Amino acid sequence: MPMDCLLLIDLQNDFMPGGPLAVPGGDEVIPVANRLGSRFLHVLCSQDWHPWNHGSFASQHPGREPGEIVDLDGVRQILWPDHCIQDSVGADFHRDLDRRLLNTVFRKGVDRNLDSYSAFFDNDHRRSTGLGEHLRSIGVESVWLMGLATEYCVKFSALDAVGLGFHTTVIPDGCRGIDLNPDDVDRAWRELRDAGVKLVPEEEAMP
Ligand code: VGL
Ligand code: ZN
Repeated sequence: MPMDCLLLIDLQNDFMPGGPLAVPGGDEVIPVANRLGSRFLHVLCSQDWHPWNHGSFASQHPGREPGEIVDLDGVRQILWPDHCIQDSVGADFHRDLDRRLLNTVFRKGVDRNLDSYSAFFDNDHRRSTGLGEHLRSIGVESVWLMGLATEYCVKFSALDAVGLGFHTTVIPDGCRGIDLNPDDVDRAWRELRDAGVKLVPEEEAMP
């Protein structure tokens, strides 16, 4: 039997309205995650998990502001406000997310000098998080994704999933984006479609 898994991307406090890296409407996807989670036997979560002095933080680059772009160890890096610091409340999952969905968590963005938007690999594909290997080892063939933020962690996770050969579906009803530049989110949806990712509404998201 082909196996499916649901991958919940970065449903953490710092990405919620009021947080330092707020994604507009980010909290609206929590009920979607809870509903979808009950339909899948395998649910995994990614967790952005940075050291306090992570190189993606504008605070680590004197004179720089969030939104500016720097070179971080040879990789183009957008600077962000401090967020999802290891063991902080901000890095924790939203309080209304069903705790039963948190059995398997993959942490990313742990290396100070390398950011990781994708739940599968760091931004330079230098290091795997182990997620792809784990999914293969339990026989998963289809990966369904939702979460935050559409044009960063959701997009890069879905593109890596396709690249690893998984049937990949994103549920836009369960995603919200930042739109740092206008149209970033629309462009992300186009990129995903072009890469062969299926986009389906929540009602049709059935393993
Ligand atoms: C994310 C920016 C920085 C995300 C994580 O989860 O989309 N975005 N770190
Ligand atoms: Zn981050």
